[in-house]
Amino acid sequence: MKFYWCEQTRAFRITWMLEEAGQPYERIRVDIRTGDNKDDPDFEAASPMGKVPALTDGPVKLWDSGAICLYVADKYPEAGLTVDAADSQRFGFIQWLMFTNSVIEPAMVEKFMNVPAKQESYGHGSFDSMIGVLEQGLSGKTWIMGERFTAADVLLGSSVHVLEKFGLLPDSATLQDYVARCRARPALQTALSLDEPQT
Ligand SMILES: N[C@@H](CCC(=O)N[C@@H](CS)C(=O)NCC(=O)O)C(=O)O
Repeated sequence: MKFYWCEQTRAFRITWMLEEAGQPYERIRVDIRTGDNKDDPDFEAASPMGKVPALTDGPVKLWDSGAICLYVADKYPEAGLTVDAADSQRFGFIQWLMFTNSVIEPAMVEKFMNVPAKQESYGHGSFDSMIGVLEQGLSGKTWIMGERFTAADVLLGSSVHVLEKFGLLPDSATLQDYVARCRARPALQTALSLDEPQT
């Protein structure tokens, strides 16, 4: 697997995911701030929007962090990060896995840009409803799928990690404990150390 990344970006999620999977991968840095390596033809083919993260694996070319996490989880079922097709919880797992990019991300933009909420018009509802649904989803659980840590927690956990860093995570024991559990994972700690600003 070739992983196109840049420090201090959403590519961080994939570093975490790959470290959880514990499989070899090649990291190729694309500097989205200076444009260095953005014109690498392999990167252009892998990421039509010119964004990181992107991942290639033979003929597979992926450029969305949700899709990449699902791909890695399904490719290495022995890592225990997926919910397999025969399991009745498979689609609940996929729904949560998509929640970061479909709901949390646009809700964060609403918050950062101070856009007035329009619950019924915006696909993400509102920042406050997103927080409420996430809190309810995690309530009484260790991880979003219960006792098992899955790729959906990499997506949700990375979002909650960022929300906390920017002071946007409410004072909720459910969410604060969840982010602490995520940060205690060795794979997340490795990902953080690999995400340091480059000199
Ligand atoms: N939906 C994408 C978003 C990726 C994204 O927005 N990446 C930003 C960095 S955080 C980027 O590469 N920006 C550079 C650019 O658009 O030129 C995902 O989650 O993978």
